[in-house]
This record gives sequence, C-alpha cells and structure tokens, in this order.
Amino acid sequence: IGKEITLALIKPDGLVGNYSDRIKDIILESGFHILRETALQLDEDTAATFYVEHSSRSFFSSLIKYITSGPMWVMALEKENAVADWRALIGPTDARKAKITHPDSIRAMCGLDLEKNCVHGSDSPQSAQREISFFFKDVFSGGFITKHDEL
Ligand code: YYY
Ligand code: MG
Repeated sequence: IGKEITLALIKPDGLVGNYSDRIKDIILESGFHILRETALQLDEDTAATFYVEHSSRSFFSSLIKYITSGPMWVMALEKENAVADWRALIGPTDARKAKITHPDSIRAMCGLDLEKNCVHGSDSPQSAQREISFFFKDVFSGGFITKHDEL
C-alpha cells in the first residue's frame, strides 16, 4: 500500500435514503480507489468499541442506537492525502450547519443534523489505521483479497 488510506462509512440513514450510489460516484470522481468495501450492521457492543473515544460523552448512547439502527456501507479508500481529502468532501459534523457553510459537501446533501450526518471519515492517519483494521483485518497484515460486495 503506497498511498494513504482512510475509512469511510455510509451510515444507516445514508443507505435508507438511497445515497450510496451518489456518494460512490463522488468518491470515484474525486480520484479515490475503493480498496475494500462491504455492507454490515454493527451490534451495540461492536459500535461502542468503534466509537470508544466518545464513550463518556452525553450523546454516546444515542449515537450507538443510531449507528446500529440498520446496515452501513463500509469502505477503505485509497488516495494521496486520503484522510484530509475525504474529511473535506464530507464537510462539518453538524449536517444542519453543513447545509449553510458547506452546501456542496456530502453531509449537506444527505445528513439531517449533528447526530444523523450520514457519513463517517477517519480524522487522522492514526485513526484511519485503527478503524480500517477494525473492519478489514487483512489490509495491514499482508493479505490482499479485495471484496466487492453488493447489497
Ligand atoms: O468525526 P466526526 O464524525 O465529524 O465527529 P466526532 O466529533 O468524531 O463525533 C462522532 C459522531 O458522534 C458524529 O459523527 C456524530 C455524533 N455526535 C453527536 O451525535 N453529537 C455531538 N455533539 C457530537 C458528535
Ligand atoms: Mg470523528
């Protein structure tokens, strides 16, 4: 793996709203290579582990309920500067604010508010490594089996 990798999630509301195809078009048009992708629904324990950095926050239980409410589309995206570039594309955390300040962002397109913001992006290369290992154990262990699942 030469270029940088980041983790992208299309959260449950993004799938329910049928935004996956548009989001994937943006991903490919922006020059990302989809290194891995799969659909899955997290149980509450697994979601709590994924979001452990937020476990003491007041919004935590609500976030876990939302993120486990249906299937998500999980992708490992590869590109130079993938982490920052994907964060720039998705826009600010609060989708309500994104609609005003970043109207062309993905969260402005498909998000609802501060919690239901339809997509995730790793916030640093270190987070990306942890988060990609969380979903795709083979990426950093030398394996190279690319899965192209469809819903
Ligand atoms: O990285 P990003 O997703 O933009 O925001 P984080 O601050 O890491 O929060 C993770 C996740 O938690 C966010 O996407 C929505 C939710 N959340 C919330 O429901 N309420 C908040 N006040 C902050 C975050
Ligand atoms: Mg974050």
